[in-house]
Amino acid sequence: VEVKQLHRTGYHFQPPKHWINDPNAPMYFNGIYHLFYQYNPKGAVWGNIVWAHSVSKDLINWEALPPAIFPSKPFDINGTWSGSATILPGNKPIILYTGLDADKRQIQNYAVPANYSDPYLREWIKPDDNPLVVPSQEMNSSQFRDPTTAWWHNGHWRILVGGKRKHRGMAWLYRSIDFMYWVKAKHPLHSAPETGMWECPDFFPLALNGRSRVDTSKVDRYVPDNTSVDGRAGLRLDYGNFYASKTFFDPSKNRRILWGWANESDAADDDKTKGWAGVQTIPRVVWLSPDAKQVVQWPIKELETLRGQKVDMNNQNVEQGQHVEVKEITAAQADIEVTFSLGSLDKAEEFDPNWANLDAQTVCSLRRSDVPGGVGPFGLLTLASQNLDEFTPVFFRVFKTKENKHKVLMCSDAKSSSLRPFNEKLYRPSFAGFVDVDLSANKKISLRSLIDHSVVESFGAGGKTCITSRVYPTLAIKDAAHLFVFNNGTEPVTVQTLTAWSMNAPQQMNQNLEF
Ligand code: DQQ
Repeated sequence: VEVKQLHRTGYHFQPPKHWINDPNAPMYFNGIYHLFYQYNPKGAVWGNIVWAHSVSKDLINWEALPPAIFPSKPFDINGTWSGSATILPGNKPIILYTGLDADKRQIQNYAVPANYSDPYLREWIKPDDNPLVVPSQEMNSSQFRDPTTAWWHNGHWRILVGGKRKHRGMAWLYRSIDFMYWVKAKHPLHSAPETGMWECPDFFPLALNGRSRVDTSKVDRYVPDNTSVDGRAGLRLDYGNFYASKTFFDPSKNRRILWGWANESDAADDDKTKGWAGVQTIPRVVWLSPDAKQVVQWPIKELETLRGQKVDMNNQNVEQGQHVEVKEITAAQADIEVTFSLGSLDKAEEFDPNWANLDAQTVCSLRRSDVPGGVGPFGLLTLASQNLDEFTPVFFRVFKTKENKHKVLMCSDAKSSSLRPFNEKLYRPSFAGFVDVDLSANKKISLRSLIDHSVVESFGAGGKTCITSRVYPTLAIKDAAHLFVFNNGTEPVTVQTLTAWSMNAPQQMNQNLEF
């Protein structure tokens, strides 16, 4: 295949061609980070899935290795699907993954390194006493997959396996003393009605105070919390093209890191033409907000090593209808941090009581960046063409509720991202989430966006609300892409500080490996 470079990313994780999906078994072992991921070695659509394998010393520069796990045994002959790594005592990594057997039953297998002293753990062995866990009689064997990292608690190892019973999505819980013989707990760890099959569950502890992350084995007990900021459906890690995410504990920096898959928003035929599909998001550190009500995320510090040419914009006033260009950086491949300061919140629009049951995305589709407001919309116009025929706005809009409370909406709106005709199969959603900030105190809100040709990953209010969009501009490409700050609210907004960097490309070694 000829690989179309047009919308390929510059600093996100991407193999040279073909389809990728879920990040699998991320781990740190003896100074090396490992990332496995679901990969089709034969094409740009899902299928023929193997576990591709890459290693890195810094989570930024990667070296590609041959696939670590691929169908070869009766217990995985029809598929090697998602799974996780656990580091067993004695510093021994082990992988649990879902195999599809000869009957296409989803079963849970293990794999171990062939040679623990190979620093890259290139070769993995799938012993013949597999599988470890099979679906029980009452389970649907086509909806039983994606084992988690195991945690040690009360003399037992525990894992979750995703599943579904009738209309309930669930996280089945298993325990084992020796990691080989597993017993299903009577009750799933958690389940919820009408949520579909729970793919790629993840279960991890976060420290209650401070940013220090703890290892999974420190967990005590699990009580689901339904008081989270985002209501009944619970909190979300990301409101956009972000799926099958997985965390791992990095003992070298005492932090928990989250990887996610950013799928394409174009059609399968487009992917075939491009010769590739899917990218991994920039790894994010996750921790708990001080009020313990939500998970906060921030791109790993190491990303900053890719920052090149830098520009600042400070104390820039932006009046209603104005947009101000951030010049002299590569706007199609950039990292931007900005803090907006608001004079007053008095002009905030009323939050229509009829919207009470709508999700943020629907509200954003009703109040897009070109709909003037009171306080906001203000923010960034990313991947913008010179005359704004194309742009992906990432912005805030402040509402006032009947109870006189402020409600902050954050949007990353793909509607205007591409001039490709609307009858083409291109998903252009107005992704959005509410931001749990109290603006009344200092009337400031921050935004960081990682822009990379066809992906915009944004972090509102220091990482409280995160949104990833996949977009396919036709004009705003490469050097013809621009970046602006804008305000479309009657209340003037000040860009208190803004720093933008051109981003360099990391080293991707052995990317020409033919699998
Ligand atoms: N992708 C894998 C499954 C998982 C799904 C197959 C989630 O194991 O449930 O490629 O994207």
